[in-house]
Amino acid sequence: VDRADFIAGLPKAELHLHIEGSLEPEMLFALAKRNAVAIPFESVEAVRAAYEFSNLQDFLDIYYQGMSVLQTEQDFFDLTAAYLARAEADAVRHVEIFFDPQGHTERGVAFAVVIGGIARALDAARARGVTSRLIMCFLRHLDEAAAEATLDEALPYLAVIDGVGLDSSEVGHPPAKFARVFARARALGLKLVAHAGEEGPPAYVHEALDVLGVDRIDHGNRALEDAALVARLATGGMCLTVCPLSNHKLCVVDDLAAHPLRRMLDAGLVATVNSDDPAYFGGYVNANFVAVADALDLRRDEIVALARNSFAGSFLGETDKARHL
Ligand code: ES4
Ligand code: ZN
Repeated sequence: VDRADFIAGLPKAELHLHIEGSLEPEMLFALAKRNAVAIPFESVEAVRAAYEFSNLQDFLDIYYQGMSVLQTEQDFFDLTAAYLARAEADAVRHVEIFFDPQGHTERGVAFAVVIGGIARALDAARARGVTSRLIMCFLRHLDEAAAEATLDEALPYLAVIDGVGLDSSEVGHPPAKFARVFARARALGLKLVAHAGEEGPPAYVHEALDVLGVDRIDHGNRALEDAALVARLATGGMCLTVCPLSNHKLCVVDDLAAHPLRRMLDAGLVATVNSDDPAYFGGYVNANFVAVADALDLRRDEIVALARNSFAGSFLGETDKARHL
């Protein structure tokens, strides 16, 4: 079997997926129509053509604009159900999904609407054997008080929220800005993750570990610039949720052949492969595996290790992990 078929059949977990980033242009148009929301695009092709980014902020501007079509509980259900169907087609058996409540509450869409639709789709997938965790992200370009207010809003839903994360514009918004709200989330029993070292320096990765005490690092590419940090991540068995097509589309790497994933594996890091915002970056998880495996000429055993890492680094309990490992 060729490499793509091997990857396609390999059971895997996806640990870095922004549900709002799975909004395909077709659904963007359908929801714009259903909700009578104006969008500045003529056609699905025009939307796709607009997805050319020079950096993270270029992307985020379009990503927040795209969210405006998401209005009702059914919209969030449809969005999440479509992602889950697509993930299942990629042999994804477990998903850990990010959502950005502030991107919705800011526009007057209630927290209950957002979480209700997402959770209903996750429930339906569970009935088909796909397990999941839900991670609420704080937008780091906003202040910590806004994150605190978001955590307050989440309190009635902690039965369906497993963790908190930190996303959006990284540079200028170091992890320490959110020290208190992460400490409170920890005290509530939530798992902790943060985007770090995507565009930001290795110091932000150190800070996510030291100040926030995260359980996982999202991206972590720039950790490789700091040998002591690499040793620390390796010794601690810290999982990195790496997103190859995202990195390429956002010019975090110039060329997939120069992607740090090979160096991460060689350094003994628990790296995983994920799609981040698949509707914007040109591929779901298997496409990410194939692109990076082709570019780096990854061996079968390395591809298998990446899939195993995805379960090992997940927030599944030990019994569930053992079923997959
Ligand atoms: C994101 Cl790729 C990426 N980085 C930071 N924040 C994000 N939110 C959605 N996608
Ligand atoms: Zn991300």
